[in-house]
Amino acid sequence: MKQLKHLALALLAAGLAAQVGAIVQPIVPKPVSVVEKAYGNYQITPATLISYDETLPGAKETARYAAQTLAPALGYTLTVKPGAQETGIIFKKAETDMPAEGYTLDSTTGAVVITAATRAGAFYGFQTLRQLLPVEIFGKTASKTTRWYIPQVTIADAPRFPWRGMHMDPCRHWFDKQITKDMIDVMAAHKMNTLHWHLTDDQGWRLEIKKYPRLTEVGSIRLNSATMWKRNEPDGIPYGPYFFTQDDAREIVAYAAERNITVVPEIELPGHAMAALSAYPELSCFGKFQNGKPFTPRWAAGVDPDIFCAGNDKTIQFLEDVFDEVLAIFPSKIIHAGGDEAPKVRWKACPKCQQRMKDNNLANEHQLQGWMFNHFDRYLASKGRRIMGWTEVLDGGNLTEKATVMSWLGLGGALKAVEGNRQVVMVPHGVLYIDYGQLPRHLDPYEYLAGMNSIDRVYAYNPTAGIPEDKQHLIIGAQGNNWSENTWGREDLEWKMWPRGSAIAELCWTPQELRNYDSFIAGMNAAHMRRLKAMGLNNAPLPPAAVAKWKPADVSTAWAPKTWDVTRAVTGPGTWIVTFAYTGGANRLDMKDVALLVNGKPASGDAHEGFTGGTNKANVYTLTLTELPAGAKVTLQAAIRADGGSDSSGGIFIEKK
Ligand code: TNX
Repeated sequence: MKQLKHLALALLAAGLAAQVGAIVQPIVPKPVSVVEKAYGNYQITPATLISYDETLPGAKETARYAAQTLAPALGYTLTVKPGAQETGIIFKKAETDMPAEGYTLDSTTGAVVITAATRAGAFYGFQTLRQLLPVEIFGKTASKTTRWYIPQVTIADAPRFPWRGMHMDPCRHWFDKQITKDMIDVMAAHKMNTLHWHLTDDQGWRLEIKKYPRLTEVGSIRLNSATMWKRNEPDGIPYGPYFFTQDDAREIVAYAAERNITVVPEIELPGHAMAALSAYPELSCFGKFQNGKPFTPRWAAGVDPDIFCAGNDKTIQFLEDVFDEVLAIFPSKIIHAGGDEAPKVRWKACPKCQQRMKDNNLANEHQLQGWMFNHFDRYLASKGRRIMGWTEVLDGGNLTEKATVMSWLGLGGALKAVEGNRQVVMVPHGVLYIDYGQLPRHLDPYEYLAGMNSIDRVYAYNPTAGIPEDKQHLIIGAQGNNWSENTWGREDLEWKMWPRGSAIAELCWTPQELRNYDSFIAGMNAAHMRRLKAMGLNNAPLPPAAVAKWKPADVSTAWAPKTWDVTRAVTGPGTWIVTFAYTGGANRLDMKDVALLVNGKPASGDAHEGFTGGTNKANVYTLTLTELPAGAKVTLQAAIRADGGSDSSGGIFIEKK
């Protein structure tokens, strides 16, 4: 009986599937619940109306955004109508409470109803609707042959974290208004809601401040175009002026707000200040470089010993004035005031800084940084805002409880911050830094700072891991940081950001227990990679599967031979390219004497020594098999060791030349 029932259901399902036409595509980030309903679809046609409850906040704007966003791919603009209709795409005001930024989406053959309590929720309901359509909907030109089906589903959804971010660094390399807006669009499609905009650094001041025009007249131009050690030779080619006028910044803020994205500006203090000090040297401890030369915006990467003087009242006044103008542009509740990588050598030698320490009973220069930071915490609080700082603002032990900490170093900083009941945004550099590597290097044409934050590593990250349970509510989210010393323009920015940004979006949005790397990758392959392409992005590919792997237990500091069965990958005679690619650990892997064995007998060798780690050297081996009998077992052999310690892991990739 039971079997019959199963059979009947299976037959019914098969029959229905044939009629369904549209399948429920993978949605990224994965919603909390998706229930597929009956067969049949809703179909968008030029007659489809977008209507909305006028009581739903921002409904008109969201409905218009929906019509505009769908228009390029549809080839027509849907009509928007106030007052919820019976059919079409309908934005409804929730009758009951909903989680913040939450929504439900319910589609039938006659209507797609998005229900929300807030503008954000309605907006995310629409982003889900967009992903339910064929991937061509993300295209920039009309796809005339596509049938715009939306399957019948019921979706209930809300984010895990309130801070789902991406960071952009237009200081080290310039990313203009259009690039920033395009990034905001892709973030919005991923339900990310925070753009952390790093606007000042040693290498450039990028925001017009009317009271201090030299910040951009002088501070936005480097005397050489190089920023990274690989291009450290001064070339005499100026880089800049590059900056956002206040109107530009307002335009970005408004554009982001329409997409439920808060722009959090960062004004760095007391370090990373060389561009500002070049414009106003009197704000430093000694007014010029130690060698007597005037300051210039830094054209190489790295950390500068010259920072804002904490003992000088003029510096404090200057920063207050800057914040006044910043607050008038950016409505964000949280204002980032930097705090990272501030060497204390100048403060130690500066009479004014030492006097400030005495006057305020400060035991050391870290406490002086804490004092300065707390001053701006009070200043911002007096204007209704809250301060945020990088991990190092905790170093003095005197940081106000009210500061939000952006934790980029190990877990220690986050633990210290939550112990003091501070909120934390997690950005561990060894996982969420987008300027770190992502693919085996032979597949990646771009430059990276170091490391290997491959998409699997990124995806595996859980922002609350290691945080005591009673403090986990203080972790408000996470973000990807796109430091741009090595990112030269739009192309490599997009490559580095996507698809890893898709993984970051999901780890910020989707409840931990619903996340699964294999199904995420299946969804990327089935639909989302094509969406990224349709959006016109120069996104990176997903990493190929490694043929073999090594892990810390396989290596020691002494050279030792190791073998891997590679029969599956080495499928015939010819030239095979073998690449050793580090994926993690503190120590690099050295290798030499690489060979292919056929049925246990050496058949081809390449003895040279190479290594793979944060950087790679000669880690690619060329091995030629003149023949390979059918059914033969092929083994890869290599002598390997870990340099300095055994903590190394990685993958081995084999490709036919
Ligand atoms: C450290 S992360 C920095 C940045 C660099 C970055 C390179 C942080 C708070 N400071 O100034 O760009 O490393 O990854």
